[in-house]
Amino acid sequence: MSAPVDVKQQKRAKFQQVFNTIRDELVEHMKSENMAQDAVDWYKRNLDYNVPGGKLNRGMSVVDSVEILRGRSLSDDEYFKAALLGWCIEFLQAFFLVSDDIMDASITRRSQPCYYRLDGVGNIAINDSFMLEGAIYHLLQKYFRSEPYYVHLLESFHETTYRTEMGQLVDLITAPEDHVDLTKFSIKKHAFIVQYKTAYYSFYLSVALAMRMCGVPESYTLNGRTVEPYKAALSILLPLGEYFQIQDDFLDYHGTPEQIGKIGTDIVDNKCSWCINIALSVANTDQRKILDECYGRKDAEKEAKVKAVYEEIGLPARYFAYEEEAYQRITTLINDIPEPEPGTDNGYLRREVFTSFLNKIYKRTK
Ligand code: GPP
Ligand code: MG
Ligand code: MG
Ligand code: MG
Repeated sequence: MSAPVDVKQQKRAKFQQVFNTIRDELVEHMKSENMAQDAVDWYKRNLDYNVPGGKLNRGMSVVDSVEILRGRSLSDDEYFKAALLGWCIEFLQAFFLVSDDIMDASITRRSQPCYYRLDGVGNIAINDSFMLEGAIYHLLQKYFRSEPYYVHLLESFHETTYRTEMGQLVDLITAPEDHVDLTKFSIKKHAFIVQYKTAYYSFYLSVALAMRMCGVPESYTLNGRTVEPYKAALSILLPLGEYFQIQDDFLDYHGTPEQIGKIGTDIVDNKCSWCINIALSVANTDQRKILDECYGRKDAEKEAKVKAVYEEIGLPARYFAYEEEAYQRITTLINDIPEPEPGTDNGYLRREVFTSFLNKIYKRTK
């Protein structure tokens, strides 16, 4: 069962508070580097506009996972460190979104104009996105340099970033602006794209960081079984991330801007989305002709015709059936992990790390 609303709000407010501390420290650091006041103000606006306004699921999951792995509430220092790692993921996400919105020519994000569309920002947003990424390594060095797991944190962020960029590359070249060829799409290609562009950074990273902080070993034996916990986490969190991105693809078509805080661009942008792949797999000849003529065109009427085909083939019902199947399949994977005794703090993986993540996204509408 999920926590009552006021408990959730308190947790969020406590987590938000850590952002204010980090933001002020980063701004002070800029001043200490002799940055001119207008540049310091610019950087502060970059941070405030792009980092804190999302759902914060990724960041807060680090704190939740550390609490679950420890099996107790955290000391102030433990909380701050876990929250700091969580905010580092939110900085990574901000770096990706600022640049993704330029690449996807998106209009709105988190119910406000995309950052690059602000007066006087434009291409400067590219450098601003790099500075959001740079802040991660500045913070890690400042707070974790003397920890034995410091190098694991660095490797986790570097590898995850690289994989996300691989996924973004395939996402972009599968969706050329000037040439629509729906035969290039497939469910297999979609699975690769979403695993790489979303699942690693949105799911695996939060749990892997929490596990490193809690000293979870590379392997251990429990109930007569050898567990390789990082591999086990990956084998659950990649399917979970795929499910999450399929939700994102479905909401891009079916959600309202008020609901999802952004205007869907996948049809117009020629994206290899879950929706078009399902449509291609069941369309009759007439429907296929409409998809070939109307998908990926910068034309609102053609976009509406694609949506009409999606309705005709019953895409929403197919999505809800997929969602149930994914939930059951992932739950089965989670239940395969050997569970340690309750109340022990032995650095072993616990099922709740994954169920709490799954329950945060199950049936989401934004
Ligand atoms: C989301 O895809 C993917 C990312 C945010 C990763 C971007 C990676 C980079 C290396 C920049 P999306 O375009 O479907 O997201 P949204 O629908 O939120 O724009
Ligand atoms: Mg994109
Ligand atoms: Mg995008
Ligand atoms: Mg999307």
